[in-house]
Amino acid sequence: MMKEQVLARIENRTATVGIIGLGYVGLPLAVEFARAGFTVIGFDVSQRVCDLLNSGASHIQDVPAAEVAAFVKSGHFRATTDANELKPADALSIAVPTPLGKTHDPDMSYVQAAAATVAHVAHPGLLVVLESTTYPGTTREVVMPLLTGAGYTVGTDIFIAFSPERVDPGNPVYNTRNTPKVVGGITPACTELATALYSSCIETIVPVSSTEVAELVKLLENTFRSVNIAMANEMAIVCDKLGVDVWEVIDAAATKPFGFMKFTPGPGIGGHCIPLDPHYLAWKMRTLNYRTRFIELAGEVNTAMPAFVVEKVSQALNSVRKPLNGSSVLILGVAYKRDIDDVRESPALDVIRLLEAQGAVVSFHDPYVASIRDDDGHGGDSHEPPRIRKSVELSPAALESYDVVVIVTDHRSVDYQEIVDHAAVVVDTRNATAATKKGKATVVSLSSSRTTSLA
Ligand code: SAJ
Repeated sequence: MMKEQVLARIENRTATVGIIGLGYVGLPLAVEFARAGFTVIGFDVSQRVCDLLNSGASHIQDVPAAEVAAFVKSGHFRATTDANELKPADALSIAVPTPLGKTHDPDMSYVQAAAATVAHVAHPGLLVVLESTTYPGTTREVVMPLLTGAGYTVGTDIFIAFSPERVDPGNPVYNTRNTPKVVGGITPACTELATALYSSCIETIVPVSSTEVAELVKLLENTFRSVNIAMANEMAIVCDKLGVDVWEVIDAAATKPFGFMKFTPGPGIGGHCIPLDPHYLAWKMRTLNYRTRFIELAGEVNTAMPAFVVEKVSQALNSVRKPLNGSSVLILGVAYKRDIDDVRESPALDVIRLLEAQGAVVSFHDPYVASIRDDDGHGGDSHEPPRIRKSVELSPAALESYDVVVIVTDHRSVDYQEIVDHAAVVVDTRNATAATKKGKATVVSLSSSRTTSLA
């Protein structure tokens, strides 16, 4: 009976939807539910974020301020730091961070706090959906006990599901609405209600049989990427030892119309997904005395790439009789991937640290990143105030003043012809100079010990 009532309120849009966590996952979701006609209450612990949203502005690149303003004005959306305002919600989606500690142990404190908030505002008929990427079993072991402990029966008067977030910030094609959404409930009734809720604003829903299946889907997706990127990185090392251009090998392999998917090597992997997500699964399996060797090996290969890049820089300087120690190095691109401004877990930060540890004098230029702090992306543990570095201007004179330029992130907006025309030595970890004509620079690729000294 309770299920039917909730279903009806979802169908006729009289349901109130709460979103806990208004970041790059929660805010787009809140806007989609508001667009579907629901009254949406967004909860965040940041008063600054709530004030900003209620003023009709947006702190998330993919959510236009005009959309936030329209839904605030129409009364379909409001943000609050007061959890009590979530009490009228018929459905609550949790989209809070699940960071990893330094030893790759999941930090569940945000999920636990959110689940406690849900328990505080729970009422018969409430639907709760966890979206935060986490280890399999979290929904059942962390969220469910807090609610059933309060006397609710899952599938009868409380409904719980997991639905992985697939938000790719800055993706011009895929957004919250048109990316298929996997949904798995503790019981079939939970899956049914969560499917009805998300069907109101997302084009394709993929119901699965349990929360564990849904939790594992996300981890498989991102472990798949980490392992395949590591394979591409190992191929770069293989090609380097054989004096072969790895990019040529991969481009030719990618002509296979079936049974192959192109991944490219690079200076390592960054971002808040790929370097972290697979370790949730590795951690869970360690508690079951099983070593997920692909995850751990991929992690080792990927995290060794910054040191490999530094070795290539040292070789490149050596080829022009310069020691790394004391040489001036320009890092070109510090964001974790091209055409974005996010430096979280960026391998560029590791490359800079490793170069400076060998005495190099390092500057950076990134058209999307104005400055970086030494503890950026890693939550530095130094007790020194973190050093702030600003992006330097690019000019022919500036390029000529460095002993080596290292292309770490291949932003499309950079003129690589200018780089090879004016730099003395270039280490290209992304094949960004592939389309350039011969210039002054000695260009060293990530993967061939041959340097193309260009006449
Ligand atoms: N990278 C490589 N070689 C590759 C692909 C990526 O070195 O062939 C590096 C990137 O430079 C970056 C890191 O790996 O440093 C991660 O790159 P990514 O393309 O996986 O981008 P992310 O971290 O933004 O991943 C997100 C994920 N989205 C979600 O988790 C919802 C991922 O599942 C998406 O597949 C990815 O975006 C995407 O395709 O854009």
